Amino acid sequence: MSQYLCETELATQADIWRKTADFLPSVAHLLPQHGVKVAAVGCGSSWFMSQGYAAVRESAGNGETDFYAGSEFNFGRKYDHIVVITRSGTTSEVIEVLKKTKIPTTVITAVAGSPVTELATHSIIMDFADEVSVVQTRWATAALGLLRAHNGFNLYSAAADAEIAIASNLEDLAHVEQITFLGRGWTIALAQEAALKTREAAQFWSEAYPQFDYRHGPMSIAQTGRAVWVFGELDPKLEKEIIATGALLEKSTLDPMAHLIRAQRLAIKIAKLKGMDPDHPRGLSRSVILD
Ligand code: F1P
Repeated sequence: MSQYLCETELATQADIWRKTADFLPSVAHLLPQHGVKVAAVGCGSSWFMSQGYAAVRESAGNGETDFYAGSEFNFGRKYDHIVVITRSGTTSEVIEVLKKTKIPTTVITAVAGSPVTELATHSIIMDFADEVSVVQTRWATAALGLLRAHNGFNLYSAAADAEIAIASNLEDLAHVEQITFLGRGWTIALAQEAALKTREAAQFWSEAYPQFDYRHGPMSIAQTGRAVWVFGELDPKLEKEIIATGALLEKSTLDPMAHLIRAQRLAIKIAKLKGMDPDHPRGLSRSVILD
Protein backbone atom coordinates (compact mmCIF):
# COMPACT_ATOMS: atom_id res chain seq x y z
CA MET A 1 0.00 0.00 0.00
CA SER A 2 1.22 3.49 -0.73
CA GLN A 3 2.40 5.60 2.15
CA TYR A 4 0.09 7.91 4.03
CA LEU A 5 0.75 11.61 3.51
CA CYS A 6 1.81 12.10 7.12
CA GLU A 7 4.44 9.36 6.72
CA THR A 8 5.89 11.03 3.66
CA GLU A 9 5.78 14.44 5.31
CA LEU A 10 7.37 13.41 8.59
CA ALA A 11 10.24 11.71 6.74
CA THR A 12 11.31 15.10 5.31
CA GLN A 13 12.00 16.66 8.71
CA ALA A 14 15.80 16.63 8.52
CA ASP A 15 15.72 18.59 5.24
CA ILE A 16 12.98 20.88 6.48
CA TRP A 17 14.95 21.71 9.64
CA ARG A 18 18.03 22.58 7.55
CA LYS A 19 15.86 24.79 5.33
CA THR A 20 14.45 26.40 8.48
CA ALA A 21 17.94 27.14 9.79
CA ASP A 22 18.89 28.66 6.42
CA PHE A 23 15.65 30.70 6.46
CA LEU A 24 16.05 32.19 9.96
CA PRO A 25 18.46 35.04 9.09
CA SER A 26 15.92 36.48 6.63
CA VAL A 27 13.15 36.71 9.27
CA ALA A 28 14.98 37.01 12.62
CA HIS A 29 14.24 40.76 12.77
CA LEU A 30 10.48 39.98 12.82
CA LEU A 31 10.74 37.86 15.98
CA PRO A 32 10.74 39.33 19.52
CA GLN A 33 14.00 40.94 20.56
CA HIS A 34 15.82 39.35 23.45
CA GLY A 35 14.79 40.84 26.79
CA VAL A 36 11.19 41.78 25.95
CA LYS A 37 8.17 40.10 27.55
CA VAL A 38 6.47 37.70 25.16
CA ALA A 39 3.25 35.67 24.94
CA ALA A 40 3.23 32.70 22.55
CA VAL A 41 -0.16 31.50 21.31
CA GLY A 42 -1.44 28.54 19.29
CA CYS A 43 -4.01 25.74 19.20
CA GLY A 44 -3.47 21.97 19.27
CA SER A 45 0.03 21.09 18.07
CA SER A 46 0.73 24.79 17.57
CA TRP A 47 -0.17 25.36 21.25
CA PHE A 48 2.39 22.79 22.35
CA MET A 49 5.01 24.37 20.08
CA SER A 50 4.21 27.69 21.78
CA GLN A 51 4.76 25.97 25.13
CA GLY A 52 8.13 24.63 23.96
CA TYR A 53 9.19 28.04 22.66
CA ALA A 54 8.27 29.74 25.94
CA ALA A 55 10.47 27.36 27.95
CA VAL A 56 13.35 27.53 25.45
CA ARG A 57 13.35 31.34 25.41
CA GLU A 58 13.16 31.71 29.17
CA SER A 59 15.82 29.09 29.88
CA ALA A 60 18.13 30.78 27.36
CA GLY A 61 17.79 33.92 29.49
CA ASN A 62 16.15 35.83 26.63
CA GLY A 63 13.12 37.13 28.51
CA GLU A 64 9.91 36.20 30.27
CA THR A 65 7.69 34.19 27.96
CA ASP A 66 4.21 32.85 28.66
CA PHE A 67 2.22 30.54 26.43
CA TYR A 68 -1.51 30.19 25.83
CA ALA A 69 -4.01 28.06 23.99
CA GLY A 70 -5.70 30.60 21.71
CA SER A 71 -9.01 30.40 23.58
CA GLU A 72 -7.31 31.09 26.94
CA PHE A 73 -5.28 34.19 26.11
CA ASN A 74 -5.12 36.62 29.04
CA PHE A 75 -5.86 40.06 27.62
CA GLY A 76 -5.33 41.54 31.09
CA ARG A 77 -1.59 40.82 31.08
CA LYS A 78 0.97 43.23 29.68
CA TYR A 79 3.26 41.88 26.96
CA ASP A 80 5.69 43.59 24.57
CA HIS A 81 5.16 41.10 21.75
CA ILE A 82 2.84 38.20 20.88
CA VAL A 83 4.02 35.28 18.73
CA VAL A 84 1.23 33.26 17.10
CA ILE A 85 1.93 29.83 15.60
CA THR A 86 -0.65 28.50 13.14
CA ARG A 87 -0.04 26.22 10.17
CA SER A 88 -3.31 27.04 8.39
CA GLY A 89 -3.58 30.70 9.37
CA THR A 90 -7.33 30.19 9.72
CA THR A 91 -7.81 28.82 13.25
CA SER A 92 -10.62 30.78 14.94
CA GLU A 93 -9.15 31.23 18.41
CA VAL A 94 -5.86 32.74 17.24
CA ILE A 95 -7.69 35.00 14.80
CA GLU A 96 -9.74 36.24 17.77
CA VAL A 97 -6.56 37.06 19.72
CA LEU A 98 -5.10 38.93 16.75
CA LYS A 99 -8.35 40.89 16.25
CA LYS A 100 -8.61 41.97 19.88
CA THR A 101 -5.02 42.75 20.88
CA LYS A 102 -3.21 46.04 20.41
CA ILE A 103 0.18 44.49 21.21
CA PRO A 104 2.64 44.00 18.28
CA THR A 105 2.28 40.50 16.85
CA THR A 106 4.32 38.12 14.74
CA VAL A 107 2.49 35.24 13.15
CA ILE A 108 4.34 32.13 11.97
CA THR A 109 2.22 30.36 9.37
CA ALA A 110 2.59 28.02 6.40
CA VAL A 111 0.10 29.88 4.20
CA ALA A 112 0.84 33.22 2.54
CA GLY A 113 -2.22 35.49 2.38
CA SER A 114 -4.12 33.51 5.05
CA PRO A 115 -6.44 35.51 7.37
CA VAL A 116 -3.87 35.80 10.18
CA THR A 117 -1.46 37.58 7.85
CA GLU A 118 -4.06 40.34 7.34
CA LEU A 119 -4.25 40.89 11.10
CA ALA A 120 -0.66 40.46 12.34
CA THR A 121 1.96 43.19 12.55
CA HIS A 122 4.53 40.83 11.01
CA SER A 123 4.14 37.53 9.18
CA ILE A 124 6.70 34.77 8.77
CA ILE A 125 5.62 32.45 5.97
CA MET A 126 7.14 28.97 6.15
CA ASP A 127 5.35 27.52 3.14
CA PHE A 128 8.19 25.06 2.61
CA ALA A 129 7.08 23.28 5.82
CA ASP A 130 3.36 23.13 4.95
CA GLU A 131 1.59 19.77 4.93
CA VAL A 132 -1.40 18.16 3.28
CA SER A 133 -2.14 15.70 6.08
CA VAL A 134 -4.49 16.93 8.79
CA VAL A 135 -2.04 15.55 11.35
CA GLN A 136 0.82 17.97 11.90
CA THR A 137 4.37 16.62 11.99
CA ARG A 138 7.01 18.63 10.13
CA TRP A 139 5.12 21.91 10.41
CA ALA A 140 5.11 21.78 14.17
CA THR A 141 8.80 20.91 14.50
CA ALA A 142 9.84 23.44 11.86
CA ALA A 143 8.01 26.24 13.70
CA LEU A 144 9.57 25.25 17.02
CA GLY A 145 12.91 24.71 15.29
CA LEU A 146 12.88 28.27 13.96
CA LEU A 147 12.22 29.59 17.45
CA ARG A 148 14.85 27.35 19.05
CA ALA A 149 17.40 28.52 16.48
CA HIS A 150 16.44 32.14 17.18
CA ASN A 151 17.35 31.45 20.80
CA GLY A 152 20.81 30.17 20.00
CA PHE A 153 20.23 26.48 19.24
CA ASN A 154 22.08 24.78 16.35
CA LEU A 155 19.26 23.30 14.28
CA TYR A 156 21.69 21.65 11.85
CA SER A 157 22.87 19.28 14.58
CA ALA A 158 19.26 18.35 15.38
CA ALA A 159 18.74 17.65 11.66
CA ALA A 160 21.51 15.05 11.79
CA ASP A 161 19.69 13.38 14.69
CA ALA A 162 16.43 13.57 12.72
CA GLU A 163 17.99 11.33 10.06
CA ILE A 164 18.73 8.73 12.74
CA ALA A 165 15.21 8.96 14.22
CA ILE A 166 13.60 8.53 10.81
CA ALA A 167 15.57 5.32 10.15
CA SER A 168 15.30 3.85 13.67
CA ASN A 169 13.49 0.66 14.71
CA LEU A 170 10.17 0.94 16.59
CA GLU A 171 9.21 -2.69 16.80
CA ASP A 172 9.13 -3.18 20.61
CA LEU A 173 6.86 -0.19 21.07
CA ALA A 174 4.28 -0.94 18.41
CA HIS A 175 2.36 -3.44 20.53
CA VAL A 176 2.17 -1.74 23.93
CA GLU A 177 -1.26 -1.00 25.36
CA GLN A 178 -0.54 2.50 26.67
CA ILE A 179 2.22 5.12 26.71
CA THR A 180 2.93 7.89 29.20
CA PHE A 181 5.19 10.60 27.77
CA LEU A 182 7.39 12.61 30.16
CA GLY A 183 9.42 15.77 29.75
CA ARG A 184 11.22 18.45 31.71
CA GLY A 185 11.41 22.16 30.90
CA TRP A 186 10.82 22.65 27.17
CA THR A 187 10.51 18.91 26.52
CA ILE A 188 7.22 18.83 28.47
CA ALA A 189 5.77 20.37 25.30
CA LEU A 190 7.18 17.50 23.25
CA ALA A 191 5.62 15.00 25.65
CA GLN A 192 2.25 16.74 25.18
CA GLU A 193 2.65 16.76 21.40
CA ALA A 194 3.65 13.07 21.29
CA ALA A 195 0.59 12.15 23.37
CA LEU A 196 -1.64 14.24 21.08
CA LYS A 197 -0.18 12.51 18.00
CA THR A 198 -0.96 9.03 19.29
CA ARG A 199 -4.46 10.07 20.40
CA GLU A 200 -5.49 11.86 17.21
CA ALA A 201 -3.81 9.56 14.66
CA ALA A 202 -4.49 6.22 16.40
CA GLN A 203 -7.14 6.84 19.12
CA PHE A 204 -4.50 5.42 21.43
CA TRP A 205 -4.41 5.78 25.24
CA SER A 206 -1.57 8.17 25.99
CA GLU A 207 -0.83 10.68 28.72
CA ALA A 208 1.82 13.35 29.24
CA TYR A 209 3.35 14.86 32.38
CA PRO A 210 6.34 16.77 33.66
CA GLN A 211 8.89 14.15 34.72
CA PHE A 212 8.73 14.82 38.44
CA ASP A 213 4.99 15.38 38.61
CA TYR A 214 4.59 11.89 37.16
CA ARG A 215 5.47 10.55 40.60
CA HIS A 216 2.39 12.27 42.05
CA GLY A 217 -0.15 9.66 40.97
CA PRO A 218 0.08 8.93 37.22
CA MET A 219 2.90 6.48 37.79
CA SER A 220 0.28 4.02 39.07
CA ILE A 221 -0.63 3.39 35.42
CA ALA A 222 2.80 1.93 34.57
CA GLN A 223 2.99 -1.86 34.28
CA THR A 224 4.20 -4.63 32.02
CA GLY A 225 2.78 -4.23 28.52
CA ARG A 226 2.71 -0.44 28.78
CA ALA A 227 5.48 2.10 28.11
CA VAL A 228 6.98 5.21 29.65
CA TRP A 229 8.63 7.48 27.09
CA VAL A 230 11.03 10.16 28.27
CA PHE A 231 12.08 13.22 26.25
CA GLY A 232 15.43 14.62 27.39
CA GLU A 233 17.38 13.52 30.44
CA LEU A 234 15.82 11.13 32.93
CA ASP A 235 16.48 11.40 36.66
CA PRO A 236 18.36 8.18 37.64
CA LYS A 237 16.18 7.53 40.70
CA LEU A 238 13.00 7.88 38.67
CA GLU A 239 14.49 5.63 36.01
CA LYS A 240 14.91 2.84 38.59
CA GLU A 241 11.32 3.32 39.75
CA ILE A 242 9.99 3.14 36.19
CA ILE A 243 11.97 -0.02 35.43
CA ALA A 244 10.62 -1.61 38.63
CA THR A 245 7.04 -1.18 37.34
CA GLY A 246 7.75 -3.56 34.44
CA ALA A 247 6.83 -0.90 31.87
CA LEU A 248 8.94 -0.59 28.75
CA LEU A 249 11.19 2.48 29.07
CA GLU A 250 11.96 4.55 25.96
CA LYS A 251 14.65 7.22 26.25
CA SER A 252 17.15 8.63 23.81
CA THR A 253 20.37 10.58 23.51
CA LEU A 254 19.09 12.18 20.29
CA ASP A 255 18.02 15.80 20.28
CA PRO A 256 14.54 15.68 21.91
CA MET A 257 12.84 17.19 18.85
CA ALA A 258 14.40 14.39 16.76
CA HIS A 259 13.19 11.94 19.40
CA LEU A 260 9.67 13.32 18.80
CA ILE A 261 9.94 11.99 15.24
CA ARG A 262 10.01 8.47 16.67
CA ALA A 263 6.77 9.20 18.52
CA GLN A 264 5.18 10.61 15.35
CA ARG A 265 6.22 7.46 13.47
CA LEU A 266 4.90 5.26 16.25
CA ALA A 267 1.51 7.03 16.22
CA ILE A 268 1.19 6.26 12.51
CA LYS A 269 2.40 2.70 12.94
CA ILE A 270 -0.18 2.02 15.66
CA ALA A 271 -2.94 3.57 13.53
CA LYS A 272 -2.01 1.31 10.62
CA LEU A 273 -1.90 -1.76 12.86
CA LYS A 274 -5.43 -0.85 13.99
CA GLY A 275 -6.54 -0.46 10.37
CA MET A 276 -7.07 3.28 10.72
CA ASP A 277 -6.22 6.12 8.32
CA PRO A 278 -3.78 8.40 10.20
CA ASP A 279 -4.21 11.17 7.63
CA HIS A 280 -7.87 11.57 8.60
CA PRO A 281 -8.32 11.45 12.38
CA ARG A 282 -11.89 11.08 13.59
CA GLY A 283 -13.55 14.46 14.14
CA LEU A 284 -10.56 16.57 13.08
CA SER A 285 -10.04 18.82 10.11
CA ARG A 286 -6.91 20.63 8.89
CA SER A 287 -7.98 23.70 10.76
CA VAL A 288 -10.62 24.14 13.43
CA ILE A 289 -12.92 27.00 12.43
CA LEU A 290 -15.62 27.82 14.99
CA ASP A 291 -18.97 29.44 14.16
C1 F1P B 1 -3.98 23.58 14.57
C2 F1P B 1 -4.77 22.30 14.39
C3 F1P B 1 -4.50 21.42 15.50
C4 F1P B 1 -4.95 20.02 15.25
C5 F1P B 1 -4.58 19.48 13.89
C6 F1P B 1 -4.93 20.42 12.85
O1 F1P B 1 -4.13 24.33 13.48
O2 F1P B 1 -6.16 22.56 14.34
O3 F1P B 1 -5.18 21.94 16.62
O4 F1P B 1 -4.32 19.22 16.21
O5 F1P B 1 -3.19 19.19 13.81
O6 F1P B 1 -4.36 21.68 13.17
P1 F1P B 1 -3.22 25.52 13.06
O7 F1P B 1 -3.73 26.71 13.82
O8 F1P B 1 -1.79 25.21 13.40
O9 F1P B 1 -3.48 25.60 11.60
